[in-house]
Amino acid sequence: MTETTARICAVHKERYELLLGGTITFAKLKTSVYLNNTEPYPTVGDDVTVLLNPLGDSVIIKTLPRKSFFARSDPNPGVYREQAVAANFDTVFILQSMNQNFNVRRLERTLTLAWQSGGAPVVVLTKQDLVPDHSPYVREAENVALGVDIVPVSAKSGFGLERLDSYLQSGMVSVFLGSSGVGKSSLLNALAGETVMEVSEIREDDARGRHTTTHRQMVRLPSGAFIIDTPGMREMGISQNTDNPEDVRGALNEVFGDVENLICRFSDCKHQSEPGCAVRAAIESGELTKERWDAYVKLKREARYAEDKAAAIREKSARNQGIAIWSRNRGKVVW
Ligand SMILES: Nc1nc2c(ncn2[C@@H]2O[C@H](COP(=O)(O)OP(=O)(O)OP(=O)(O)O)[C@@H](O)[C@H]2O)c(=O)[nH]1
Ligand SMILES: [Mg+2]
Repeated sequence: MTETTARICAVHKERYELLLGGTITFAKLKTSVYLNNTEPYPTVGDDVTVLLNPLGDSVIIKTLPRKSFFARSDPNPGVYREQAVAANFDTVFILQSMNQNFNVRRLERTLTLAWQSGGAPVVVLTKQDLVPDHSPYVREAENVALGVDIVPVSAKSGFGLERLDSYLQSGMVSVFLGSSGVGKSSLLNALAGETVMEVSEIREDDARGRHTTTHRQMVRLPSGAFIIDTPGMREMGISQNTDNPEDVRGALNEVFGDVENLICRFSDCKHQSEPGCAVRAAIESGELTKERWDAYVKLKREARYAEDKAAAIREKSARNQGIAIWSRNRGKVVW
């Protein structure tokens, strides 16, 4: 079988759809490589080494190094399951629609995850045609997304789409993140100029989506850019998938620089009744809202948990690798 490199453009349970020289090929993982934890499981956007099988499914034998990676963890307490979402993207489009879906706390959380992934975030405020004035939404988003481009758009009327062009140049890869029903697939269809993804109505009463997109799919636009559409996510927790704890610390610093720059008199200040507490002073003066502080504390706690968990997983994987090498060598006679 010939060995080559291909890019994963969709994942369907155990079968992978690969883009190879403009055509689609199907492949499965080589289980002996992937089951012993030596290779990261590939996801959409990953470049992989594949053994081509002209008669059936080809075989993925290696996941090539990633420049960015986004995983989500189940945020329920006690559950720690990682879900690989996308890899190798340049831009993370964070979509929120300008209705009941708009939520700055969720925006802070998704921004932190986006910075942690290695991609550059852009906030896209959708369904502009449904609001008389989008500027209050843009201002609220600006308060928590300092220095990040915030783009109001309408997939329906085409408003604002040209402001996304600079992120959608040939060869660039973007991923769409956002709750079900915000209009991810509709925006992708509008950018593609044809229906490439199915869309469906949101619920009338609470504007929630119906989880129409059920798998991740990478689509090539006429410009030659790639977009990864994802299923709407209910909750996003800080993932343990960080080889480098600096990633998550850096991400928190990007999103909460204003909070982290507050210096209390005591370095171990608990921000309760200590004199010279800069956090309490900022909340009292209105410079920092209590909600933003609480969101920061919550994410920081999750980040710490994620780091501990990541360290435990790395240790376990090193142990497993040691056992695998030991059992491989066991039968050999070493002189
Ligand atoms: N008025 C208006 N409706 C929109 C716009 N974009 C999307 N919608 C509607 O919002 C609903 C949900 O759109 P989808 O594109 O399926 O949303 P999604 O984010 O892909 O949802 P999931 O696949 O479930 O995650 C559909 O009824 C769309 O027609 C827009 O710009 N304006
Ligand atoms: Mg969709």
